[in-house]
Amino acid sequence: MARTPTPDDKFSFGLWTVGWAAQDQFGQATRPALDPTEYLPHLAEAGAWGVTFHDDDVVPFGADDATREKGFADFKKAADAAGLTIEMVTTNLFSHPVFKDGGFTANDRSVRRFGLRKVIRNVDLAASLGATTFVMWGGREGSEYDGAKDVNAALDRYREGVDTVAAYIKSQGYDLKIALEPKPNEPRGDILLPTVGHALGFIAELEHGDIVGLNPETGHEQMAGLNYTHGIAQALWAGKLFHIDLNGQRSIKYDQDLVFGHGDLLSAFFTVDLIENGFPGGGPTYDGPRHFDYKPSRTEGFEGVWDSARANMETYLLLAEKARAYRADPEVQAALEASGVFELSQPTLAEGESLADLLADRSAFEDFDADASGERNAGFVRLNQLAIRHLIG
Ligand code: ASC
Ligand code: MN
Ligand code: MN
Ligand code: MN
Repeated sequence: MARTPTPDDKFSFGLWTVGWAAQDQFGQATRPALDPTEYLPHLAEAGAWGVTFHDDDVVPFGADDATREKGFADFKKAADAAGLTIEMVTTNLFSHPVFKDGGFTANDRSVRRFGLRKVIRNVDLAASLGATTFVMWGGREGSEYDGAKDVNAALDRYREGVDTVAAYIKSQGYDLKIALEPKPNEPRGDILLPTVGHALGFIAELEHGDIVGLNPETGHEQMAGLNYTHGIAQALWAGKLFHIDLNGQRSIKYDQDLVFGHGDLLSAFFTVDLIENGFPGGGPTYDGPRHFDYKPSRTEGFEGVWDSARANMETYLLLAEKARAYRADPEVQAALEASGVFELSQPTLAEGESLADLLADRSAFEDFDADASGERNAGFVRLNQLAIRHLIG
C-alpha cells in the first residue's frame, strides 16, 4: 500500500474530471451532475491539494454577470472551506456551437473576437482567485478538411491571440503564466499544435513567449504514438514545462482519459521517475502541481468516481516509491554507469577544445575503431529489466 496522499504531494484535479456526468457520443449521462461546490470536500477528503476548472464548469455559458459573480464567489468560498488551492484556471472555447470552427483560429473573425473577450475575462478571474497557471487547450482549433483551413493564417491568428492574452497578463502585473496543451485530434479531425514539439516551435515565434509554456497531457502525446516522458523531458529542457495533465491511454485511439497508470504502466513509471527524481545527469526539474485530467469511466457510479480519483494518487505514490528505490539501487546505478547514461552529460568537445583541435585529434577519427565500437554491448535491456524488477518484482 502506498501512503495516503497529503497536500504536500500537490495533487490536483480538474473539476471536469470527477464532475464528468459521462455523456458521450453514443449515450446520455450515466451520473447526475452535482453542484460544482459539492465535489470539493470529497476531493479534499481523498487527499487532493488543488482544484482547477474551465469557466463553464462552474458557471454556465452565457450566464448574466450577477449569476457569474455569485457562482465563482461561492466556488471560491467552498474551495477555501475545503482547504483546496485553485492553482490553475482554463477557458472553455470548445463546447458551445459558436466555437465549432475554433476560438482563436475560427475562420469567422467575429467568433475570434468573442473568444478573445471570453479568455481575457477569464484571465482576470484566474488572477483574482490566485491561480498561477492559465491553461489553453485549443480543442476546436483545427479542421476536418485540409482545404477548409489556411494553416498559415490560422497560426498567425493563434499567435495573435496568445500574444494578446500574454501582453494583457503582463500589463496587469498578474502572477500568471500561460500553458498551452497539445492534442493531435478529437474533437477536430486534426488540431493545430498537435504535439509538444509543435507547441514548442509555436512558442518560439511569440513576442511574449517568456510567459508561455506547456501543459502536456499523457494520453494526448500517446494518441500521436509519442513518448510522453520524452515529451515532458524536452519541455523541461526548453524551460517550458509549466504544468502537467496526468492520465492513462492505451495506444493510438480516441482520448481515453483513463486513470494515471491504467494505460502504459511502464511509461508511467518513467514519467514519475523523471518528475520525482529528475534527469539522471541533473538538469531542470519540475516542481509544479501533479494535476490529473482523467475521466471516471462511464460504467462507474459515484463510488467509482471517488475510487478512481484516489486511484490516480495511489498509483502515482506507488510509482514514486518504486522510482526512488530504482534510483537508489546500487545495481541500477552500476547499470546506468555501464550503459554510459552518465557519460552523456559530458560535452562532446572538451572544455576549451576547438573544432580545429577535434579535427587534429587522430584518435577521434583516423585511429578510431568504429567496428569495435559498433560491437560494444550497450546493456540497455539489462537496465530496463532492472526497472521492471523494481516495478513488478
Ligand atoms: C482541458 C484539458 C483537456 C480538455 C478536456 C475537456 O482544459 O486539459 O484535456 O480541456 O479535458 O474535456
Ligand atoms: Mn485527454
Ligand atoms: Mn488535459
Ligand atoms: Mn482532458
